[in-house]
Amino acid sequence: MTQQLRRKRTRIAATWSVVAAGLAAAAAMTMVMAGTATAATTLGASAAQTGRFFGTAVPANKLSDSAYVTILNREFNQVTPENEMKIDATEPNQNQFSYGNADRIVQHARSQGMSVRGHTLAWHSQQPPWMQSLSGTALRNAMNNHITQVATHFRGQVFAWDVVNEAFADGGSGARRDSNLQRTGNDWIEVAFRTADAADPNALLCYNDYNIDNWTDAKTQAVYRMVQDFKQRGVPIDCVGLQSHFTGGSNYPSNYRTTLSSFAALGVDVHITELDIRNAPADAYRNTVRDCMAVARCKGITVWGVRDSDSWRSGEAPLLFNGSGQKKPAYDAVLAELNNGVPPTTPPTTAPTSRPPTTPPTTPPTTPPTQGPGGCTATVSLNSWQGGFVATVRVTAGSSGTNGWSVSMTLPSGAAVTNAWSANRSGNSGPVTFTNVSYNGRIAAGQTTEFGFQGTGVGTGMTPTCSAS
Ligand code: 9MR
Repeated sequence: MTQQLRRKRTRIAATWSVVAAGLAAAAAMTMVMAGTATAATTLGASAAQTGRFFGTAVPANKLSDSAYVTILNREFNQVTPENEMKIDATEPNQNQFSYGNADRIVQHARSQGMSVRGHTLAWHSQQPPWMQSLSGTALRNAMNNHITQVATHFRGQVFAWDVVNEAFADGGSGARRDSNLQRTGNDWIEVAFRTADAADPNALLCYNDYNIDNWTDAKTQAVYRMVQDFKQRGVPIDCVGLQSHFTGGSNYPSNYRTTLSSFAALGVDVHITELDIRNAPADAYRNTVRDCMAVARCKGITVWGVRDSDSWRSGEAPLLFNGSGQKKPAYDAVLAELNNGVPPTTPPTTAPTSRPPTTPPTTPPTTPPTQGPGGCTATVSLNSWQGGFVATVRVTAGSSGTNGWSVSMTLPSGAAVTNAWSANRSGNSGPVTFTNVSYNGRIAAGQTTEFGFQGTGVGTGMTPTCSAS
């Protein structure tokens, strides 16, 4: 596929998601004024203000539960069928397709202006018995036929597909997971993406996995390298889904934002696709949402169920609503954080192409700060791996705030910058200078903003200096 067509895909999908979000927001009629900022009172309407989606997994049988549907329609602007688009559901017998329950969910979503994520086309799990018993060329052909049929059926109704789900092994190996699909040949993942691309050129095509949240985990690094390789070789991939099940002993990692921004820096969108957190601590939910809001290409969040009683791990009470449908403290934290990402003026009518990874001040300044003696300071933190690194630079305004800033540092010998985000850059090795972009030059006194860059080689030992204007 040509670059031009790929850009078209991204535009169409983004437009649909914003239109859908806008419809849901309008339907919810929940806009209220809070101070100088416009704050929305539902998750979907709030996320829509920055062009994002906020969704949930939906099982078809809950659509007849009126208490459930009331919350679903009020709060969410995106849905993911929890099981109904999986291989066992859509192709129970080879070449006999069954779409009843999936279609019901899609119809409901569309009637409410919600966008739909397709989950999932190729997976080692939830295969029907006939597929489990296949191998080699027969399985490869069956996989391609399945992808072609299902993606064609839902063409135009699904804004993103989890094309391949959970293809990497847990633990420290960084290897592919063994499965019948993997044994058809290591190229099965890229073949799946190319097949999906041919069937639905306008859907965003995602790789989706769990335990790829902690940036230093071998599994995260392995998926990162695969996506990097796909982008370099032109395999049609548009997005990475981080399931982010912080349940069953897996916790929110403090370097989550680095993971999101590192994937995004490869030129893919990032979606948080199956979020749930054991016991739903408000802090962990807040941090997760804040990290997404700080990364321009983190386009939305899906929680894996509405009420605790709807969860696949109901015993951990990991969701935003309790079994009676009441909002939990985590809900309030999420909503506040989604609203924090909204500029203090009229919400944008079109999605911003990027937004600053700042921690917004609780009371936004009404007049721009002026230059004073306060200056600014910068610190750099590194996440390194064999042969490369991502540097996150935090700029802190001094006592007078900034109208603009410039951060300079010298890269160690052999290191080079490959790309940067949320800053303009001059130079790529030796001395390099980063200056603010339009949206993050003004920092109130004592507040911070962050930008980042990726490099090859070893990045340790950089000392940034900051000057303010
Ligand atoms: O929530 C889903 C549950 O109802 C199913 O029984 C289970 C079967 O595999 O799948 C659950 O959803 C999974 C998702 O499809 C992929 N990531 C992990 C999810 C939780 O297990």
